[in-house]
Amino acid sequence: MAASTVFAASSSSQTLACSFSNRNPSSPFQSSFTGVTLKFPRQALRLSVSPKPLTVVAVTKKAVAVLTGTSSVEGVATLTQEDDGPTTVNVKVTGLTPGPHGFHLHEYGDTTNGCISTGAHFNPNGMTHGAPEDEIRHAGDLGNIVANADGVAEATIVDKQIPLSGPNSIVGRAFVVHELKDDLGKGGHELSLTTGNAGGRLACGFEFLQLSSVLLSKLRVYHEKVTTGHSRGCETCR
Ligand SMILES: [Cu+2]
Ligand SMILES: [Zn+2]
Repeated sequence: MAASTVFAASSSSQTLACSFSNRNPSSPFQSSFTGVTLKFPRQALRLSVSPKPLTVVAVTKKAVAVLTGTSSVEGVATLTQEDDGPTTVNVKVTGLTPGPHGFHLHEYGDTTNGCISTGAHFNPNGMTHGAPEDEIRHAGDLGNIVANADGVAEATIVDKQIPLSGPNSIVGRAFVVHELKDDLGKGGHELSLTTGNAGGRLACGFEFLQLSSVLLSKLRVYHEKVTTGHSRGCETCR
C-alpha cells in the first residue's frame, strides 16, 4: 500500500540520518574518501537496522474533490476506501436543474481550460460506456446524481473500480457533473457508448488524497519514538 510504503521509507531514512551522526569517540567512523577503508562500529550497525519492521494492519484512505465550473453549479465529493475494498463516494452538488445529471470520473485532474481539459471518462480497461452495475463500462462511469426541486443532488456511491491507490488509482483525476442525464450507454445516440450523451460539463474538480487521522497519529507516535530514542547528537532527527 502506498501509505505504508511512504511510512517505511521515512523510517529508514530517519534511522540512517541518526546513525551517521552518532559520534562515539571509542569507535569513530573512518572515511574512505582519503583511501582509508570505511569501517562501521558495531553500535552504529545496530542503530541502522530497525528491530521490528513497521506493519500498518489496516489503512483507511481518504480523498476529497471540490467541484466548480463557470456556472453556479458547485459541489464537494469525499471518498473513503478501507484497505483494498470498494470506494465510497459521498457527493453533494448544488445549483443544478431538477432531475438526473451524469456524474463521471474523467481521466485527467487538469482544469486549466475548464472542465473540458479533464479529458474522456477514466477507462483503464479499454471498455465502452455503460452503467455502474454493468460489466462493460468505463471505470469512471458512476451513473447519474438526481437534483431535487431546489437543485440539490446528494448521493452515496459505492464502487469497486475507483480505488484510491494502486495502478488504477483515481487520485489526481477529476469528477465531472453534466448538464443532462447519462443514458448509461443504452440511448441509441451516437454518443451513448462514449459519454452517455450527458451533454455539457457544468462543474468539475480533482481528488486530493488525505491521510487518515489514525495513520497520522501513528506517524506522530513513531516519529516521537525515533527522535527520543536516537536524538542525542542527531540534529537531523528534529
Ligand atoms: Cu463525464
Ligand atoms: Zn463512460
